[in-house]
Amino acid sequence: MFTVIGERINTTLEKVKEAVEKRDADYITNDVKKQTACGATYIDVNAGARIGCEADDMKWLLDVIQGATDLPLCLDSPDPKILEIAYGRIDQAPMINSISLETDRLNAMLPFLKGKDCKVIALCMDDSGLPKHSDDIVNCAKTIVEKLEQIGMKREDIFVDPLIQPISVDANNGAMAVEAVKTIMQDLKGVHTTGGLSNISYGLPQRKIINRCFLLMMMAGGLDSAILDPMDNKIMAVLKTGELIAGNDSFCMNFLKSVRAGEIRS
Ligand code: THG
Repeated sequence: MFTVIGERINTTLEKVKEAVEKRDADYITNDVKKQTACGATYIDVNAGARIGCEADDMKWLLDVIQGATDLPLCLDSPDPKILEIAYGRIDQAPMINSISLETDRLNAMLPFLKGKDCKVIALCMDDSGLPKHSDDIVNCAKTIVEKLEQIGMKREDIFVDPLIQPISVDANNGAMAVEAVKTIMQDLKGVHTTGGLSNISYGLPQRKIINRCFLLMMMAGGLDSAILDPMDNKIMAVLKTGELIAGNDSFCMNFLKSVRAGEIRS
C-alpha cells in the first residue's frame, strides 16, 4: 500500500506558525482530523521555524496531535536532540525524518535508531551537499541502507528520499529523481522510496499541476510513498489512479471505492 505522509503540520506554513505561537490547539486538531479523513498514513510534524522554540513547540504539537488522531507520526527535524525528545513523547512507533550521510547527523542518528521500534527516512545526501546525478543519489542510498542494516534495521522500515530539487533550478532535476527511484527500487529490493513532492515546483506558477504530474512519473519509477498535502483531493485522485494503472489495485477495488465515495471524478 502507498504510504501518504501528510505534510501540513509544518511551522514554515504561516497559519501553522501562528497557531503554534498562540497555542491554538483547535486549529491543529481540526487540520489533523482533516488530514486523517483524507487518507494520510502518517502525520508529519515539523516545528523547526521558530528559532530557539523547536523543542517546546514540538512537545506541544505532539500532545495536541495525538489527541486528534490515531495515526502514527513522522517526526521531522534535522536535529537528533529534537528527535530524541519527540520520540520520548509519543505512544506509537513513529517514522523518523530523517537520517543522512552527513557525518555529524549520521554519527548522532545511528546510535539513536539502534534497537528502536520505528521507520526511518534516509535522505540521499552527504557532506558534499546536494546530489547532482542520479548515480550520486543511488550510491548514497546504498551506503545509508547498508549502515542501517548493520544496526539491525529492516529494509521494509527504510524510506529512501532521493532529495527532490526544483525543476526551475535545473531542467534535469525531475528526470534525475525518477531515474534514482527506479534504480533504488531495483537494486535495493524491499526498501521504500518517498520524498517531498512539492520541492519540484518551487519557484514556478501553477505548482499543483506540476506536483501531480511529477507524482505520477515517480510512481511509474516505483515510488511507494510521498510527503504531500492529503487535503489536495486532486493529487489524491492522481495517486489512487496511479496505483490502479501501476497494477497495485487488485480487481480495481480501491479505485471503485473512491469513485463511489465521490473522491475521484473525471
Ligand atoms: N523530504 C523530507 N522531509 C521534508 C521534505 C522533503 N520535510 C519538509 C518538506 N520537505 C515537506 N513538507 C512540506 C510542507 C508544506 C509545504 C511543502 C512541503 C507547503 N508548501 C507550500 C506550497 O508548496 O505551495 C508553500 C509554502 C507556504 O505556503 O509557505 O505547503 O523533501 N524527508
